[in-house]
Amino acid sequence: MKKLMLLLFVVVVSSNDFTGDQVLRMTPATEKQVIFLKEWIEKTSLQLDVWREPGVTGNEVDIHIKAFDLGTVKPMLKQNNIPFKVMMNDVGHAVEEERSSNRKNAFFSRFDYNRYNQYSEIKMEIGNLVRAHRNKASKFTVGRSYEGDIISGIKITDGNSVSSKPAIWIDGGIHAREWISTAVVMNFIKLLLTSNSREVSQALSKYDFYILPVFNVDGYKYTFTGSRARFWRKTRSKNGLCIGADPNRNWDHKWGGIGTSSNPCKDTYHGSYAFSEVEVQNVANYLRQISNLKAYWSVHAFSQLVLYPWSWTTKPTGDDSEIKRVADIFVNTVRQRYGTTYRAGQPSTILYPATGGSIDWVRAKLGVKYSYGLELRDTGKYGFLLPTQLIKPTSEETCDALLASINAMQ
Ligand code: 0X9
Ligand code: ZN
Repeated sequence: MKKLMLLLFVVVVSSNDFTGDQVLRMTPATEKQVIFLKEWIEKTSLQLDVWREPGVTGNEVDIHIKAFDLGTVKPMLKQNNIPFKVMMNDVGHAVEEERSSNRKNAFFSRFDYNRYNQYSEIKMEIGNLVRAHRNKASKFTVGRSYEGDIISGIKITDGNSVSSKPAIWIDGGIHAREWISTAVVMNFIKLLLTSNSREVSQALSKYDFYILPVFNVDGYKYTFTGSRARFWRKTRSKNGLCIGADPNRNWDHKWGGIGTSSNPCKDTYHGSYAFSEVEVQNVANYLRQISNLKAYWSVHAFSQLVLYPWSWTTKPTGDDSEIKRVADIFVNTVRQRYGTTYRAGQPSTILYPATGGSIDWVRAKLGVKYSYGLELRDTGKYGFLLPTQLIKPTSEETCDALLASINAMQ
């Protein structure tokens, strides 16, 4: 009896909404199979949680599927000759693993750069950094989120110039569940403020930095409200029966076209109109008033990619060779520390086309040549559940590569 109780206890405490769910990796081999998967995702009544959307033929498509649905989905894929394998065997278990690795160290009262931190902790740390580095750092606010929280970032300069320099913008956490993006951006802030390296000094001698670690504040907060919410991607605005729009489909450039959904219940919902999401509107307005914006970097996860415009078409921009040159510097530098391999290209040619994204808007409407999207680690073993032990190496290699790219701009 005692044993049974213990077993019951273990099962109850270690199970969650995702127990038995799996991430299936499909590799559509033909254009027809890509279209089939796209239509299935758009039309099915199953609750699919798409981790990597279908796009370019031969690219992996990762989908988190409810335990209950596996028995229908797997035979359906076999019937349609779509090759697939199990990428994550028990999503519930992986969520628990991440959660336990993210526990706060009771003896560590300071902000922990090797954890996934809550937004309240991040806001506090921004305040602390600004107080500790008064000469170099100041807080800026782009406005409020849908739920009314302050969207705050940090401006970093070299601390001894009176006039402003060309500006570099970096944001993380535009997609709520991509926690590693926020963690890496926080580490980049810390590095800019504390390192005496040649790379940091050089970057600060040329540029002012505007850094926003959590773009989608409401969504990010929501992903910390229990395991059920861990894979939330969108904003938290109300849209009929469903919640949220994709903040990377909501910008006013080619809004509402390919790679977006008009269904408010889908993860790539473009919103009811361009800039319907107050967070996106606020960031766009803030970007518009930065004088001399030289570069824009939007940090996402996962897939290990450096992306540049155009996202919506395979047509290149006019500055293709220069943009590529800097992207290649990112790829070569990010490999140096731990051998991490990235690929560079337009989303439309190496990932999937999509309209209404931030990098395209910044390129098209603000004329910023150096406009990049990053997809950080990994390539799908952990996906959005990258263990906290990997925050440090991921931050180190990304900071190396970001600095090298920034310092290489003409
Ligand atoms: O789909 C996205 O927004 C990005 N990938 S993610 O898995 N992090 O959601 C890719 C962004 C590339 N840019 C555009 N396609 N606009
Ligand atoms: Zn993303």
